[in-house]
Amino acid sequence: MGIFADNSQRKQLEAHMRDAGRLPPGQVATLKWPVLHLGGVPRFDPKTWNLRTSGYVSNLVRLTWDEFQALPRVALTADFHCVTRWSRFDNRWEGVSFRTISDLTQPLTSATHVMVHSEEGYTTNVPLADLLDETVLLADRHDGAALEPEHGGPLRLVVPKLYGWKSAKWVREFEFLRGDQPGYWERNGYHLYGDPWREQRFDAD
Ligand SMILES: Nc1nc2c(c(=O)[nH]1)N[C@H]1C(S)=C(S)[C@@H](COP(=O)(O)O)O[C@H]1N2
Ligand SMILES: [Mo]
Repeated sequence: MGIFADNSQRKQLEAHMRDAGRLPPGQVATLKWPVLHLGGVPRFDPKTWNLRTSGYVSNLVRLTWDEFQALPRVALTADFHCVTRWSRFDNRWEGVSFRTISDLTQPLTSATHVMVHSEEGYTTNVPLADLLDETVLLADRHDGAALEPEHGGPLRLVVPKLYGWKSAKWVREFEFLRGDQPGYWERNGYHLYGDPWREQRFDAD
């Protein structure tokens, strides 16, 4: 019985979001929070963890966990759209704006894109201008609780305006590039940019 109650709730939410113009084409609403990633969940050691910048920047940044925690904080509510067609609405994220990291590292004017590097080799590329959007943050809290390891804890990137694969979990490094380069999924057939409203799922789209 529970499963039917859940599904009618889900359908109601989906209809509401469609009417509100918040359901991108080809997506379905989920009430749950699916866990989706390649490989294992990395172990977090606050003594050795750091967040770095590299590439075309004026200042190479290297922050310890304590230094990261001392940065100014932001909170925002955003929808999340996975290319495998589920959308999770009204996620409450807390963390540090990407702009704060950008201000610290001062990208050179020649930097146009960023390769985001996570633990265990996952990468994804995003234009710098899109990362500087005020909706982009490095999140360590979700819906009022510390971000769970399986969802990218201690720290993940959140890029609400692009498909979920751009929201790299266990983020460790931002590499500033001159020109675009494909990250992991982008090399494996996913779209270089990934706008859910234009259904940019795969490269040929
Ligand atoms: N490091 C890393 N980050 C990742 C992925 C991954 O495989 N590895 N998968 C991406 C994909 S495809 C999605 S939809 C979201 C899923 O986030 P969630 O598991 O918290 O729902 O994480 C993204 N970030
Ligand atoms: Mo995804």
